[in-house]
Amino acid sequence: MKTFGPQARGARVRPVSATQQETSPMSAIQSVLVENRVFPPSEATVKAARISGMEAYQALCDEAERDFEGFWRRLAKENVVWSKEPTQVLDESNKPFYKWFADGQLNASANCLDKHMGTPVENKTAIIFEADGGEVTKITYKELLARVSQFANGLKAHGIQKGDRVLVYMPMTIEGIVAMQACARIGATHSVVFGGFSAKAVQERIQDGGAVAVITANYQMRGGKELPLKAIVDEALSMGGCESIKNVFVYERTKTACNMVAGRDKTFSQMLEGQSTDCPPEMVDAEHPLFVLYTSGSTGKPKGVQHSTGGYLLWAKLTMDWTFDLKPEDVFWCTADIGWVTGHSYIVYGPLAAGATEIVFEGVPTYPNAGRFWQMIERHKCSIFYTAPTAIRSLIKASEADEKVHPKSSDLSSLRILGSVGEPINPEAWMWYYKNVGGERCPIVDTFWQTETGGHMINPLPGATPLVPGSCTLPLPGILAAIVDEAGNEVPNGSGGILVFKKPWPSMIRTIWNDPDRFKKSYFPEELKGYYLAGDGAVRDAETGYFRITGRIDDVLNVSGHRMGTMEIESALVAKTDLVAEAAVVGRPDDTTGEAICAFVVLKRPLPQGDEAKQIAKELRDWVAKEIGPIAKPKDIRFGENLPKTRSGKIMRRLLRSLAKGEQITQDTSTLENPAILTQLDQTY
Ligand code: 6R9
Repeated sequence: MKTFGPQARGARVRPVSATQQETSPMSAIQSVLVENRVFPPSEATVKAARISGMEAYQALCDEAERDFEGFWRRLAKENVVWSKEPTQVLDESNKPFYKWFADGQLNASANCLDKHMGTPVENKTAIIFEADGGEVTKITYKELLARVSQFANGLKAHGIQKGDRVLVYMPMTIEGIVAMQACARIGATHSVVFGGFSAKAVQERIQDGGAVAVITANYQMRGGKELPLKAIVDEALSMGGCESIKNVFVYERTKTACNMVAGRDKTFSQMLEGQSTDCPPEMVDAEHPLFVLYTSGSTGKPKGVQHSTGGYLLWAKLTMDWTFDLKPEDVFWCTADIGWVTGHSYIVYGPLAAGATEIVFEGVPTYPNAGRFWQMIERHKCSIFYTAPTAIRSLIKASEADEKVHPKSSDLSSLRILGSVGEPINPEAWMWYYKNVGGERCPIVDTFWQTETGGHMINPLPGATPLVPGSCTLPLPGILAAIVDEAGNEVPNGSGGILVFKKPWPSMIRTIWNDPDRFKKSYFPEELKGYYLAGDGAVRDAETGYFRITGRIDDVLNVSGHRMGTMEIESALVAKTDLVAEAAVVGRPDDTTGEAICAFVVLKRPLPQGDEAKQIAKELRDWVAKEIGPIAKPKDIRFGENLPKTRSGKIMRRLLRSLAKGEQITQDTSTLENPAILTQLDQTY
């Protein structure tokens, strides 16, 4: 019998080799629930690992259980450089507005850069940047510090100071990282908006955050195409409500000119002219907001998730060491965008705080061909590769269609550890990743976490945890995950329920910017005994106690690992007031993107058919792309003269979900006013 840590006492696994897989006759969903292939780490991996074997994992869990504050105090001391070391650890006096290390002071940028000066890391490559077109630029830690410092001086020279908010709308470039680090250096709070979001989304985030400046680029390069960024910022600023913006700084990513507003806009070179490359970091309190990052919730507008400096940085650094077992010689690559939390924690802060060499990629996985990831792993000798299931699934398809882009066409022997993030990874994709990319040699760390958690929460440790495809396994030491029912009572292993975290952790969300009430209601609902509500459903394996995430339990969709609220998309659709009377949005399973957006729309005009319906569907998709961003475009659009509603007028969303999936309708439809609409809503455009 093998013990798997405090959350899994009495756990037992049945190791089998990759070749002994069972083919389950059951459906894919059921196969996730009965998955029983187990892949323990090799002896050599265990031996070389920082957290070596389950006993070492267990020892850390025990330490946290025995002395929760002492555990975090020790880690904060060992992993963060403080200008003033904290004497306090966790302050619970104003629950759920927890504070961590509150009397400590530090600077996040100094923890990523200055800390390494005078050590062997100083002249180590910090970033290997590969542009969309393939050009490679490398920059050392020392050079990066000079760039960040100069940029920080440029910001200060424009009156930007500690406590200000700065909106960053940048492509994946070294400059994007420099901009974020420079904000951190002067104590300004950055708010990064993903480059795929629309002008309206930019405007809303400027207004909500009260940003004083925007850092952007003239264009971004993606898949060989030059896409505007500055023009979108101009449009956002012209919408009103953005009077707080005094400066717009523009990185000239390409040679194509863009509109520049005199007195407001400056290119990077104008802004940096004459600025020194030396800028002492501004020390801030541990609780000082390092950043605000907007994410979708189940209702209303996106929420500005506010993170701290001290606790956040501790966890970003520590999880690099724990989850990825980072070694000095590693070449780390996280394929996320800096516009998402994964890019914040595992591109901009974690790897630099841990002194890693990291790859930063501007482009897309399919350009110039779908072998780009594998070719880049070979080219840069990547040893830790961290990507999303949706990318894996689309690359599986591509490599089945074309041998030349199959991972076996590249030398992937440099790889040591693989990671997955953003959505549940189905066992089929897991096995393909394990065999074809990892050569049955590299552990896969399936990391469950959220924008709100700041860093990893539930995932295997590569040199300890036996892996089970499709399971994120066990919580990290110090993280108290549990599955409860609607009254907050823990359910037995084997039964599904609501995923919660019973105790606070250092990198947790501090509040929702401008909306503390929403913070309380969204994450600490009264019925859940003060536990943090993740918003996901989960089930623990009856034998091992391993966690499997079963998906969101609220109205949040996960499309290609991007979080979107169904309400957000509905609001965007009904904002097209000349055309749309009513809209309901649901998700349906999709082989590649995980979930797909399906919109049911009632028009202010007779029911369209054929080409006309196609034309209107296109118009609506373009509209949503403008309102939110192209990632929110509904894949399916269906028209009806009405939506199915209960007698009390509530939209029957369960019925819509069945329709979207193409399932036979088993629900009671006798209350439907007009059953003919079910036939109308069957047609997808
Ligand atoms: C980091 C990130 C968070 C939501 C989360 C859950 C889903 C993320 C997952 C996963 C299963 C994993 N999710 N990682 N589900 N297994 N390994 O993705 O943050 O964009 O805020 O999304 O993504 O549903 O609640 P974010």
